[in-house]
Amino acid sequence: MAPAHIRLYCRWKIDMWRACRTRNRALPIHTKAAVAYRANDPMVIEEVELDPPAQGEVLVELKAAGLCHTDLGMWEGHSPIGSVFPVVLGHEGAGIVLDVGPGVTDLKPGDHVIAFAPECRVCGSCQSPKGNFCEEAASGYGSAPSIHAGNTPIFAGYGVGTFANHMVTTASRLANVRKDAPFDEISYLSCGATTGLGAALFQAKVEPGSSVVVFGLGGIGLNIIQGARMAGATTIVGVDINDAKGAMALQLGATHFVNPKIIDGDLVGHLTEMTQGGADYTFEAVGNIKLMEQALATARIGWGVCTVVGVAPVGEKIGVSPFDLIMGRKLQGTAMGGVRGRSQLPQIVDWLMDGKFDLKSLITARMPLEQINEGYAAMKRGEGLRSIITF
Ligand code: PAD
Ligand code: ZN
Repeated sequence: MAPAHIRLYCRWKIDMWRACRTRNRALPIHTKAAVAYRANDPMVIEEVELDPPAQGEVLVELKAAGLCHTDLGMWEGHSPIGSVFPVVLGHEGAGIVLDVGPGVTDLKPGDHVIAFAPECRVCGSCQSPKGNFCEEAASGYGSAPSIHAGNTPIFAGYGVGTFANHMVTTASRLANVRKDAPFDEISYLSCGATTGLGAALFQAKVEPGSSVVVFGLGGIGLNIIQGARMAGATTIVGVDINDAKGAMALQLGATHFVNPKIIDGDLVGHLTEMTQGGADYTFEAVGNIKLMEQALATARIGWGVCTVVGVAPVGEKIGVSPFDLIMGRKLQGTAMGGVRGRSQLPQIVDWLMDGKFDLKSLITARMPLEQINEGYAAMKRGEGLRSIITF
């Protein structure tokens, strides 16, 4: 045993460390964030204060955050999810756990995490094997401001707020993943890539040998193509008005590309012929109600399943002829590709690291937080595929 004075010294050091930790817990965390004060106004980069992690919460140092279209809808004020201001937007992000609040048992400082929709594992939805709609998603977490800039209270978008160097969120919104996976690529698994892959693999459950048509080949649609290829689909048709997206789709596993602007006649008729009577699985990944109707009509009579992934502006409705459904077509939607983040993301990261799908080719820009407004301006111009903020 160590001499008494060394033991006393060690005990004193541990007590000091505990005291500092307790004191620090009570202090807010200063960090740099992009704050959206009003709909459509440029985000302002400034120092903000985060409340320290409370019961069940975790402090994360972000290493990468993706620019997703869904944030744009919230920022522009037409998202069906609703908008609150001022807000730190951003729901795609990956980083390192710095501290955990009381009651967090499955995460510790140093763990690598990906933000995702909640999976509390205790609510009725999480207890059921069906779906991925944790009741926490609707509970309004993040509806009370938890960030401050001076005296101004600020909301954390989607209960996370990844457009900042640090975030405090619930442990239920963090998937603990392997440490050798690159942060920029796994931040894209926070929403976009996983939604696309999951739409094909877990929501539609595409089968080997099937035919698939994907409307819209952006960050989501290209990952539906990859998911369909992984599932063993043999006819995979990508549809987009941008030829460059078509070239990428063919590189990632599409067998055909159709640009609706340059075909003669009716798009649905053309696609039905290409898939010899209609596709087993169709997906809409634009957010355009007209395309959703075309995607349903392209699904094969008898068993074709149309999955809506794109988020249409609030208030818009799709027209569905009941006879289309009577004829055996099925219409469904998906949130986050039907994936439960905490349970399934570790496996999806393993697939990424095993080279089963490609995210490197899809990340077309990396930028510091200071350039976030330019990043979104480029998205509005239709440039690039996925832009990632790196910290
Ligand atoms: P994106 O802008 O990267 O891609 C959209 C693609 O659609 C582009 O390649 C366009 O060229 C193409 N396009 C536009 N108009 C047409 C048209 N008329 N015909 C064919 N192609 C067209 O967006 P994204 O891939 O990031 O997101 C797509 C949608 O998915 C968007 O609505 C987003 O909000 C939604 C989404 N949903 C979930 C979910 O959980 N359901 C998650 C994340 C994003
Ligand atoms: Zn739950």
